[in-house]
Amino acid sequence: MRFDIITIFPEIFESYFSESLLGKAQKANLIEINVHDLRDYSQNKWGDVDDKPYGGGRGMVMKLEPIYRAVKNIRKKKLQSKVIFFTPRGKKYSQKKAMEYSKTDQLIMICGRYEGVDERVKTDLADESVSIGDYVLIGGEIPAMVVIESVSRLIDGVIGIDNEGFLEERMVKNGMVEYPQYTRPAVFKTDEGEEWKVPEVLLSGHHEKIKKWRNKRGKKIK
Ligand code: 6GU
Repeated sequence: MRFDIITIFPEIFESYFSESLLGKAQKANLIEINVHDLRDYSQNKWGDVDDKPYGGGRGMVMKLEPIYRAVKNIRKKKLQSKVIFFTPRGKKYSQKKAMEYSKTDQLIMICGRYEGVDERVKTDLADESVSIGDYVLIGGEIPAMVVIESVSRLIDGVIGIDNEGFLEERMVKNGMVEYPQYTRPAVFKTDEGEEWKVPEVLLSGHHEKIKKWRNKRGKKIK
């Protein structure tokens, strides 16, 4: 699967995508991530990608044409691709959406910046507009990372890359169950003399009971 990000801050992504598990996934050709500098698609030599808003008002608005040209250039006809635009006014992102996206060949992501983007990017150019939650961010770069990470971990081989394809039951794809986990020591003594303990059942060696406890405490994410 291939991800394409359109942004005016391409450097933001470098270390994250090269150093995390996603770096390994790219090396193994499980995913491909391409970051595109929107300024390369500007129509003038100064690399302008914004302009004054129609109707007046303060601030600048990201222009439609460079984004349109970027998408046209990046979209591969042979691939089944989807263009998504990040905005706090978009449809709320979910695990279900991540699963849907993981079945496409190419995800093209448009990262807007805070002052605004020509609305035609949302209404005409993009297939979908996406918000990652009910709060306001400065730009779409972090949402793009959220989408890439949540979609990539659903792609065969990406999660198991560190331990030879070993997939635990709790990591199943459709609705992962996240239960609390512990490791040694069984009792941790704080500097103030408090004892923070691991639940007894996990030390019992009783597999049925452990399974029950995990099911009860686990949270299903759909
Ligand atoms: Cl996708 N963009 C921005 N700017 N803010 C957000 C968001 C997206 N999702 C939640 N807040």
